[in-house]
Amino acid sequence: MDPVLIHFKEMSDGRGGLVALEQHQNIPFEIKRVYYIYGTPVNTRRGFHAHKALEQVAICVKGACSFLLDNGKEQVECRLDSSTTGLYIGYKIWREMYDFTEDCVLMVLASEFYDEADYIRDYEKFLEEAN
Ligand code: T46
Repeated sequence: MDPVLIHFKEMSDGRGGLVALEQHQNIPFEIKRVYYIYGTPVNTRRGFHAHKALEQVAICVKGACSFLLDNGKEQVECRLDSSTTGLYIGYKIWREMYDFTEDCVLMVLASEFYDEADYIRDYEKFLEEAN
């Protein structure tokens, strides 16, 4: 399994950089929610779940962090360290995030509103659903 990376067009000039994110353009779904994760202690791991239907694009707008993605058959690791690259995470993909830099701000665009019922937090249950 390869990570699905989206490389955003960067508009930069002497005043700095700008990246535009647009649903159904460079983001492959309707954007219903945006959240961001910051101040994560360096040795912390987050995630440990999959989603039943949610699709997301994760972008490290500052600093860096790593993702482990697991489709039930294969795992892949991916380092996010650029504000111009997004990681697409489809549904039924187990994810863990780790190796956060102190300054990391991880922004996530999501295809649905927050719904705890969409989470699969038990790894054995995830394997049953994924396979
Ligand atoms: C994911 C990874 C990349 C809300 O109330 N609304 C929200 O939109 C979100 C995302 C979370 N929450 C609450 C639920 C928990 O009480 O915020 C708390 C922390 O969420 P969670 O433990 O799920 O955070 P992570 O970092 O483990 O996972 C998050 C997303 O939840 C998840 O969808 O794919 O980031």
